[in-house]
Amino acid sequence: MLELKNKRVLVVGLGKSGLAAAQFLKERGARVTVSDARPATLIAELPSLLEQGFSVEAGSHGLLTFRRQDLIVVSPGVPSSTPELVQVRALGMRIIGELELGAQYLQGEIIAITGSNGKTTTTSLVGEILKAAGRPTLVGGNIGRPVTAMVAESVALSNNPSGAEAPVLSAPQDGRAEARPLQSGTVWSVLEVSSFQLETIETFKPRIALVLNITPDHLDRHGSFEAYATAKARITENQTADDFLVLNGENKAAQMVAAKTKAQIYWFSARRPIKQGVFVHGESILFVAKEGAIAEPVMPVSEVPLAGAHNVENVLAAVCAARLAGVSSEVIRGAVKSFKAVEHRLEFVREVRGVKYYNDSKATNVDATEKAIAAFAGGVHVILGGKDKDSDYATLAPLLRERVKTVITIGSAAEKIERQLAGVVKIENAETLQRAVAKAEELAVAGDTVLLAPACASFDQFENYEHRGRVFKELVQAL
Ligand code: UMA
Repeated sequence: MLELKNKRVLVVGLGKSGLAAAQFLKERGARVTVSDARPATLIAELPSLLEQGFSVEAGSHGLLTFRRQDLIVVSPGVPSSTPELVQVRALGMRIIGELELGAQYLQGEIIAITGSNGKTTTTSLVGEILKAAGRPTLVGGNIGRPVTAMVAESVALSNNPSGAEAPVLSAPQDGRAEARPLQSGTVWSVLEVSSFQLETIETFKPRIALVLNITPDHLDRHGSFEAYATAKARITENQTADDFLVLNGENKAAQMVAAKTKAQIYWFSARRPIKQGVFVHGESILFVAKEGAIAEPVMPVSEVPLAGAHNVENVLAAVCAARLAGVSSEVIRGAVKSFKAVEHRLEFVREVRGVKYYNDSKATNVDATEKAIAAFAGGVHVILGGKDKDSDYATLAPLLRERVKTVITIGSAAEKIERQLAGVVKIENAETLQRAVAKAEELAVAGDTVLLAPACASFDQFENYEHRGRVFKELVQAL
């Protein structure tokens, strides 16, 4: 664990992660400076930060500020190529991410989940299964709760595993007022982790790591697919033979991760039998605990309550993690059956005059959009666009021809999308989401589907993908 008392620590970036890390460091006696490239006037928390005694640098990052520190903690959204970071790294200064900082203090065991797509659904599902099994469980990371903000609760839970006083867990699903009784035992932190976060780990060591899939995303930040995949593979870098690595048997890049690990590998596949791991056979999901062992039935595939083949894969991965954490198949089956789609992930919004509207604002890359479209048999009007991430939209062409009636573009990527998909399907440039929804309503006929699955980041027109999804839902509700 890092010694923080009286250390000079700089926190770079003042979003959710930076604000949580700054508080965390201060509580442990560090002398904290925070630096954010945004102008001071745009940082709402500024007065409160100054009042609490933080030194604040706003508007740009200053090399001198960076050089004066004992430790630098970066937010996930701050690229490691930031010039000030490059310079102090060359001087041998220690730079870690918020994930690394928080994880050093988490109690109990970590289940870490990465992948280009499906992270949030799988993370939520694993969390729900562990809670259903009565395990003291925390869910966080890239899903929206910084790891440093989880530490206090993880300590409280581990000091009081009976849960009597602990500020915990899932609300009872049947509407009863009292908390679900907890078994004593290990605290489990289920963490969604991104390539951005993994880029700045040192000792991060999950007991169970999951790589759901690696397909092109964030190429603008990582520079190449290889660099992106290498960052993701770091999830297993500190694992040992006592740990578990769960990998997608149908994803090429996952094989590269297998070659790098010391952990015990478990595969999952919806297409073929697996020697050790989870797979679909006929109508059943089966788990093989050890190569050579008899496959045990977990649940019928028909009970998976989420749309899309990709969600079956997410369930297989979650089942594997939960079995490795010692949860019985019976409990897993119950928790999966009652799981609800996470907001903004192929979320059904409403049917208007026979047209179904789906919000998949979380489809922020081409692969996710492909999976979203593939969940429907045809008659789709898909809204694409936003902030481009050096993506190749042409790969969507075969699926668009097969299932999509209209592509409606929005945002700054619209022109590139139109260029790459010219002649493939009808394309309408709506510029804004508001006009896109109006256009979709005008074009769609009963039986069609209108799908927001933009294949792009949201930051050109929205605060984040959640904001984009909420605006979409409001527009659809207003139709
Ligand atoms: N900033 C700088 N200098 C820079 C870049 C950014 O000062 O060079 C500042 C910005 O002005 C802003 C702050 O950094 O004030 C934003 O920091 P951030 O981008 O790290 O955002 P957070 O609010 O801390 O959110 C981060 C994750 N964001 C990113 O990875 C971009 C959130 O994931 C995560 O939920 C949160 O930490 C808690 O862990 C979001 C995301 O889009 C959902 N993730 C990507 C994805 O899922 O594809 C990886």
